[in-house]
Amino acid sequence: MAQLTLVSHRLCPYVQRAAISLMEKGLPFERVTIDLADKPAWFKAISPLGKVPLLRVNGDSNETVIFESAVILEFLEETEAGPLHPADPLTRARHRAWIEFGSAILNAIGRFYSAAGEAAFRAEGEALSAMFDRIEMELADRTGPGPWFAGARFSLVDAVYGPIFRYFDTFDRIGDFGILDDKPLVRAWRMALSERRSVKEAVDPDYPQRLHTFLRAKASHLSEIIRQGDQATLLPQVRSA
Ligand SMILES: N[C@@H](CCC(=O)N[C@@H](CS)C(=O)NCC(=O)O)C(=O)O
Repeated sequence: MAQLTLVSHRLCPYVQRAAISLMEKGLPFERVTIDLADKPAWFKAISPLGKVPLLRVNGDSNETVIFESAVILEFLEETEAGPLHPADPLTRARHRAWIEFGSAILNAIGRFYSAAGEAAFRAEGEALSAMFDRIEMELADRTGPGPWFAGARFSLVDAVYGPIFRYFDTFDRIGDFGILDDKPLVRAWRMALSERRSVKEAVDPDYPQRLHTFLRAKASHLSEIIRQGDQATLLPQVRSA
């Protein structure tokens, strides 16, 4: 059996989807975490796009490196037991499309937390909210109650959206941005994903603190809100000191 190594970064949602798939399939794998701000030479040598995740697949005599998370997911589907894609080709195509939509949401989340100025921040929040409206419609079309994207079976779409919803746990601690408001099916899906073992274990326990620190360090409207919030909680302590 090939040895699998997932080259990772602690905050990367694309790494998390690969880790979730590996865990759902019960596959042993090693995780090697790198600092994207200081990429090691060995990583640059094997990562054509300079991005994580990479899956290093060690056979008996050779190693193959797979890059791009969607390709890693498909490779694991083709080579390992415990399918997370549906068997029907049309349904599978639909799942792949919603995985692509998940990547578009990740880009929108990046624009949201990087937006400079209140107007841009609000616009990005509204754009994100509209994307989740589309998902709410899709979940409403589901036959059966859930809790997963496709109903009773956990699928790769779930593996992709678990890391997406995790951002909102941190956003919710910073402020009420209303992005997921009035979307009861999205809310229930988010809750179910947050309790799934593979989703929880795809990150280290200190992930929320790391994400908070990352967001705070950006020169963005959100980082301003974080800093103001920190001031507000610090002030009473300063006063009582
Ligand atoms: N399309 C890629 C996206 C992966 C990606 O954007 N990874 C980010 C971290 S989350 C990265 O490695 N960025 C390179 C950098 O920050 O230099 C995939 O699905 O694997």
